Amino acid sequence: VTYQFPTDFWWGTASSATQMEGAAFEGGKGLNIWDYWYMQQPNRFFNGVSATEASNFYHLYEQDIALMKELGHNTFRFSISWSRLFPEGVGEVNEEAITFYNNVINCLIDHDIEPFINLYHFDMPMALQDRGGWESRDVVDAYVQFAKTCFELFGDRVMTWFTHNEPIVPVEGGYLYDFHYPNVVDFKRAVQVAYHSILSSALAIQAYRKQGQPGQIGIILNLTPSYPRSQHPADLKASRLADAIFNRSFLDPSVLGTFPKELIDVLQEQGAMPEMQPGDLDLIRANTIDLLGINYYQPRRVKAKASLPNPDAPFLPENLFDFYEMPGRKMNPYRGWEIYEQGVYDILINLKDNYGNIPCFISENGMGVEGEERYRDTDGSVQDDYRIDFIREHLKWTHRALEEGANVKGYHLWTFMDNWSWSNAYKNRYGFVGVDLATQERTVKKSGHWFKQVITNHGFT
Ligand code: BGP
Repeated sequence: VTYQFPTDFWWGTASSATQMEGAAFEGGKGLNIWDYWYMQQPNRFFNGVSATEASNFYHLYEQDIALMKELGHNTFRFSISWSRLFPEGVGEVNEEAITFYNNVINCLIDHDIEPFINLYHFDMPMALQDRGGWESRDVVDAYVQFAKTCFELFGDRVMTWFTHNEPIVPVEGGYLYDFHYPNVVDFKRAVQVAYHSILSSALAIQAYRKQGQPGQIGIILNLTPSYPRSQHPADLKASRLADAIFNRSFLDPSVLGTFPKELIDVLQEQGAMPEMQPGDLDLIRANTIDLLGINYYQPRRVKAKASLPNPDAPFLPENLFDFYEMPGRKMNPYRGWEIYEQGVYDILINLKDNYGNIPCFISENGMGVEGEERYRDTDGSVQDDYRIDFIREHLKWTHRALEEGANVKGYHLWTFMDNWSWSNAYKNRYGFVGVDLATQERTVKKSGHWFKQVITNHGFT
C-alpha cells in the first residue's frame, strides 16, 4: 500500500435531511423553504422533481445503514431537519421526529458507524423564513433553541456535531445570486445573514459546552482556494480579496474567533456593516470550533478587475475582481466545475500553517454525473471509473498533506446514495450507490466496491 492512511481514519459519506429523507409531508414535519419554493417554481432548478420523496431514507434507513456497513464505512454525516423536529421552527417538539432520529442514530451505532450530525443544511423552516429567516435576530435565538434541544436529545450518543454546513451558500444563493429562497439581491442583507449565521454557530458551540456535552463540535465550510492569474500585484490583491470574502469570512471567525481586516474594509466601504449587539464579538472570539469539516469541489481563479463595474447595479463581490478560466483546466462538464485535485492539499497546508493545524477532515468531495445509466454493466452496476479516479486523486493529495503534518482525520464522499439536489434535483448523480427513482431500488456502483477495498486496506497503491 503506497498511500497508507491511519487505522482510525474516518471513511464514509455525507448527506442532508432535505436531500435524502423524503417524507416531506409525513411524520408531522413542517414546511421548509424548499418545500415551499418547489410549490412556487417547480421547474426552475428542480426539473419538476421535488424533495417530497427524495431517496426515501425516512422509510428505508435500516436497509441503507446495513448497506453502509457492508461497504465498510465507519462514519456517516447527516443533518436533522429543523422543520421535522420543530414544525413551526420553535415551540412544540415533534415526537415522531425524535423517534426517527433516535432510530437512525441507534441503528448506525449498532452497525459500528459513528453518527456525525449537522444542524443546519440550507433548510430554514418556512414559519421562520416568514419572520425574516437569518436576517432576524429572533431566528438566531430559535436556532439556538433547536441546537440545545438536539444536544439534549442525542448528545449522549452522538460525539461529533456541526453547527452549519456551508453557511456561505444560503448567503450567496438567497441574497446575492438568486439560487435559494428568498432569492433577493442585496449585499447589505447578505452580510446580515452571514453575520447571524456565524453568531448562531458561536452561540450553539457555547450552549454545547455549557451543557457539559462529552463530544466535539465544529462547522463545515466549503473552501474554494483562490489562485491569482499571475504574480502581478493587482492579481494578487484581487485573489486575496476573493479569499477574504469567500473563505476567510467564515473560516477566520470559526477557527480564530476574528474577522479578516480585508473583509471589514469592504463592508465599511459599502456601508454594509451588520447590526451587532454589545458582547457579540467577545462571544464569537470565545467560542471557536473543535473540528473543521472541509467541503472541497473546485478552486477559484481570480484576476484583477478589467473594467469598472456599473455604478447603478447592486453591489456584488465581483465588483472587486474578475474570475477567469484556467487554460487547459480539467472540468466536470455536468456541473460546470473545475476539477483541481491539488486544491485539497493547498487547503490542508494553509490550515496547518495559518490556522493552528486545527483538527479537520474532508467532509464533502464528489463528482455529479448526468446519465450514469449508460455506464451500467450487464450485472446492473454502474462502472463509474471516473468517480474512482476523482476520489483517488484527491486522496493522494490528502495523503501528501497528511505526511507533511496536516491534521486531517478523514474523508467523506458526497454522497452515499444518489440524492436530490438544490440545483438540479436528480439530474446529476453523486452516490456510491445508485437509486432508481421509480422503484427506490439501490445498486452499488463500482466506486462503492472500490472504496470498500480502500477502507479495508487503510489506503491503496
Ligand atoms: C454542496 C452541498 C450539498 C450538495 C453538493 C453537491 O455544496 O453541501 O448539499 O448538494 O454541494 O452540489 P450540487 O447538488 O449543487 O451539484
